[in-house]
Amino acid sequence: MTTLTATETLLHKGSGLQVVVGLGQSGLSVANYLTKQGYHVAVTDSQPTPALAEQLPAAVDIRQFGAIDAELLQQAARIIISPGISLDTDAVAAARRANIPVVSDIQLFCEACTVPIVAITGSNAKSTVTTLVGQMAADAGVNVGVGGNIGVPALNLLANPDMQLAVLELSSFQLETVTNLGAQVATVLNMSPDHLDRHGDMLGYHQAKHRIFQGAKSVVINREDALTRPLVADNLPRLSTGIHAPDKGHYGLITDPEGHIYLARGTERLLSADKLQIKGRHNLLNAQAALALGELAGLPLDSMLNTLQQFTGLEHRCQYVATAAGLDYFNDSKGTNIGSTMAAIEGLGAVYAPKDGKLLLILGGQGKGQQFGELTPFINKYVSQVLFIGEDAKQIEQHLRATKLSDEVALHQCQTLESAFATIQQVTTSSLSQVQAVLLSPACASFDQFSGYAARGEHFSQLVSQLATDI
Ligand code: UMA
Ligand code: ADP
Repeated sequence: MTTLTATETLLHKGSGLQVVVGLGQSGLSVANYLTKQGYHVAVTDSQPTPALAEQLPAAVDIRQFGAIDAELLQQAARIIISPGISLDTDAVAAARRANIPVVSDIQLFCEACTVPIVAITGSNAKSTVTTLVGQMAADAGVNVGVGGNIGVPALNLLANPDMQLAVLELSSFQLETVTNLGAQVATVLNMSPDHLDRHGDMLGYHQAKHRIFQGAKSVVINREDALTRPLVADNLPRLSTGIHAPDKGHYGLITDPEGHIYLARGTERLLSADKLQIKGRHNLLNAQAALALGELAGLPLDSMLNTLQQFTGLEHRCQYVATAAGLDYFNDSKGTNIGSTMAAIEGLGAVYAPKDGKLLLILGGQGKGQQFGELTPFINKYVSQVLFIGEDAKQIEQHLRATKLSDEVALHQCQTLESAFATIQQVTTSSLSQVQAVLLSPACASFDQFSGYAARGEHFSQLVSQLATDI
């Protein structure tokens, strides 16, 4: 974006060793960015041969692989840590005790970025809302860069010299080392337990997420979720979203006497909910969040409403796969915490309940320290069979059994998705089965059995298509 002068390059070279910790997507983007700026850059990673090492620029002359090199970190003028690496890692914690600054790629990005930033975090819906705002901006003719946790390292966006707006999805891991982000508009979409194994407790997780508001020029909050409000009282422009009729200028839902639901801004009905292709109450909140963020970023309302009607949603998020043997199969592999799984059970459960149908729910994987008993009221209402898979399957069953789980809900330990599919055949063939839909919404990370949520969702869809061809 900005061209460096020879003096600046010299200054950077003389400003000490920049140590990149972790050579994944973000680490590589940092190494590329800092070497271009003339900094002296070193990289370290726990893996003996990180896959991306071949792509490092030649100027990175110190490469310590096989363990995070504690001595190297002690020589750093600044450490740039990858989001997947905890600040409590021994070598990193020792460097922090020695007062060596530790920042993330997002810190470098916000210091260099000269265009307005829309900054989006939350326990769920980040990718959906980030994609929507990015699409709204593009459809309105804005040259927009979309990146961050969504998969494109933020620093890579700076390669576009014509960028007018940056839309960033930010995780708690990325935010815990960011100071004064200075977003044009920032939001915490919702808060429910996640990543507690990394942040210790809900307070630590909340504190990390709320760093997104530092230096923000305006904010969007969720009226239904007090934990999304900035703690510091301020006079910043603020828009809110919610499921009830909104106050003047804010976003919400208006239900007419016939029961039709509309997205609304104050008393103005903007769009009938039927016109959206993404379904469920949670998606009505997501649509409002995108509109409110877009408004505060200066996007035109009519164009945003057009984009909303075209948006078909993202893969692996409550995605219909197929119908086999009379059962509808839904892939919600991106449901990796209890908040997202609650939304999926509630959203789909409400579709099948009027037809006296129940859901069969597949839960499990890596539990991340969550209390799965919080799912029980949702399961009691809409689910008749729960199948457990993955590393924390037994613990999740114990959590559910320790709560007021209805006797009408049957629980099955299955370990793998394959075995879950065999169980589905057994438990749904009885004429007494109320199951009308199968929902994979694991409320857990997938890394015990898969390379990520996408691989888990694809495997599920393959098993469904196998089923469909076997019939
Ligand atoms: N590593 C170590 N030591 C460790 C752990 C990891 O050396 O103790 C190394 C690994 O060997 C690997 C590198 O660190 O070489 C991986 O770094 P990383 O895990 O930070 O992953 P990146 O490839 O840099 O991807 C990160 C985000 N990953 C995580 O936060 C875990 C990506 O989000 C993001 O898209 C990308 O930066 C670009 O910004 C993914 C994610 O899972 C999708 N995010 C979590 C989520 O959404 O729940 C937060
Ligand atoms: P993130 O990027 O925060 O993980 P995604 O848009 O990828 O968010 O959605 C993740 C999961 O959360 C999916 O299972 C999706 O169905 C669910 N979800 C989407 N919007 C919401 C919401 N507003 N509240 C709760 N869950 C949601």
